[in-house]
Amino acid sequence: MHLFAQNYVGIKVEGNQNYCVGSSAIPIATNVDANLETYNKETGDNDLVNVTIAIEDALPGDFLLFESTDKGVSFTQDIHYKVNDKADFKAKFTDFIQKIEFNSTSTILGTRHVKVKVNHKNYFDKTNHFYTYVDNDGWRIYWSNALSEAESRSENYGLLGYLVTIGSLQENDFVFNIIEDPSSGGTWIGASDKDEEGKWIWMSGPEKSNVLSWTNWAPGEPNNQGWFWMQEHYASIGGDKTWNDLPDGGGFKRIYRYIAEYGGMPGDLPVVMQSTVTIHVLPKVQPQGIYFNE
Ligand SMILES: [Ca+2]
Ligand SMILES: [Ca+2]
Repeated sequence: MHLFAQNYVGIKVEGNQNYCVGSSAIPIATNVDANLETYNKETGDNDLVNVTIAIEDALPGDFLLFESTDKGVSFTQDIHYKVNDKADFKAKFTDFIQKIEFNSTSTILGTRHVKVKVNHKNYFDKTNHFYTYVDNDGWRIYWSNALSEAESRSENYGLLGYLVTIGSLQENDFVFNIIEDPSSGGTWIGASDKDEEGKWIWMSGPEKSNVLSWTNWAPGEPNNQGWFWMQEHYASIGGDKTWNDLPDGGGFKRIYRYIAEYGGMPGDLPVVMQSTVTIHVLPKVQPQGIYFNE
């Protein structure tokens, strides 16, 4: 039996089994492990986690069962128990996965792959990173304080936090969607041109010191509006998903919040939020004890 080491963040499901045509359902997994929790220490809430299970290369007749109920080739189930620590989550997740079975009425032999994928409110699968929305309890926060505060955070499983870096339209949409009441004002992101006017770089995270590879400035921005100590060198995302440069304190547009991002820093544990198990559909087993002469 293979034992998983606790040296990653996420879930692992193993299985590499034979299923014989015409036989009864078999569990998809032979080993399950999880190193995740849904309890958010910042908010005290249990974050919603759900799991999507899909036969990626299903043939007609293939289907999954959960607690002996036909779920078709793909289904999503919430894992939203009151889970307060990693041990709880591991137990619930293991119990859930062990109740999932593969069955088929197909007679087509070959290999099927079943993907198990965890969807976490703060997790974005395109970057494989976590994101946390931080509201400074209604108090103005300076960009430079958001930068250092984000880097001191570690609520997402010990991954190192940083002020969010945005590299694509998809990441921009994900970040925007976790902002509460986005139309109420701006939210700090990790870009600045404070060292060289007009040269916008990421100031935090794995892309630190890199010139922005993708931007979403609002029309006419960045405009470095303002005067000497109020010059605009710090980026924010606004209520229409576009960016604006503002002074460190936000100027007249007081800013109360930022997004911290986690993942991809040197020394971070790898993030593994999906696993694929294999099922080999084999010919029907001949009754034991009967021998055929050629
Ligand atoms: Ca990023
Ligand atoms: Ca501006």
